[in-house]
Amino acid sequence: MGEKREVKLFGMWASPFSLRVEWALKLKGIDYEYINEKDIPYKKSQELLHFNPITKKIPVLVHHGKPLPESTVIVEYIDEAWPNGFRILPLDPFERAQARFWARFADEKFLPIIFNVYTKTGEELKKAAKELQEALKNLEKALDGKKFFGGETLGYLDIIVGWIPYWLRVIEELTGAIIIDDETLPLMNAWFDNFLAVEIIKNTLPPKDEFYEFSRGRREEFMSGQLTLD
Ligand SMILES: N[C@@H](CCC(=O)N[C@@H](CS)C(=O)NCC(=O)O)C(=O)O
Repeated sequence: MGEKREVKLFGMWASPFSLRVEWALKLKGIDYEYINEKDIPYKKSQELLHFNPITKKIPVLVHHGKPLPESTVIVEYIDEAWPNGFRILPLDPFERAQARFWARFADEKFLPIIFNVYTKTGEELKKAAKELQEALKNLEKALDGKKFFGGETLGYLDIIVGWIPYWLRVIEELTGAIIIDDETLPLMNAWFDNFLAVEIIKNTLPPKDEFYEFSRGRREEFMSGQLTLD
């Protein structure tokens, strides 16, 4: 679309939030410049602080010099600012509202529970794993027999919860907890596979070994209290 430099994304290679924005841009076919804030939260560029003085977090999308933070807001903006081609949100107002409901439910519910599974051990880990399975069973209802949450192709909710398959499988490896299998969550397990097989998704995910090592290191930092979730 020849808009390079008109669109900049401040992200971080291992951040699920910045991946949401990358997926949305790629699905729309929008060229963008990517600035990898790789040392976040320890170090942030002056440019990031200039563009996002409010939350000081990535991702930040800068379109024609105008900055926008917050991944869900950015994904919706991308869909509205580039209305042609791939549609992210459904056209039908009720379906749009439903997709937004599930996205909000997922952000409020999954982030804290998955963080618990990631950082707890023993009984606390078992409890968090059970709680996560229950929450995923609820989310399965939004699949409702479809290949993707969006239907035959990816949609808004797929983009918002799309970090879960890759992250959760690494977390299962790190902690030894088994959350997802065909017996307990068959539809969700099938969606994990379907989602991870989409070319644009697969090609944007962080390299496995590097990501595993990064997640292992961050887990130790969280467990020792060196890093906290705010
Ligand atoms: N709700 C935000 C969350 C963004 C977020 O937590 N970003 C993290 C990286 S994954 C960050 O920039 N942390 C820096 C900090 O907390 O100072 C979104 O969806 O964009």
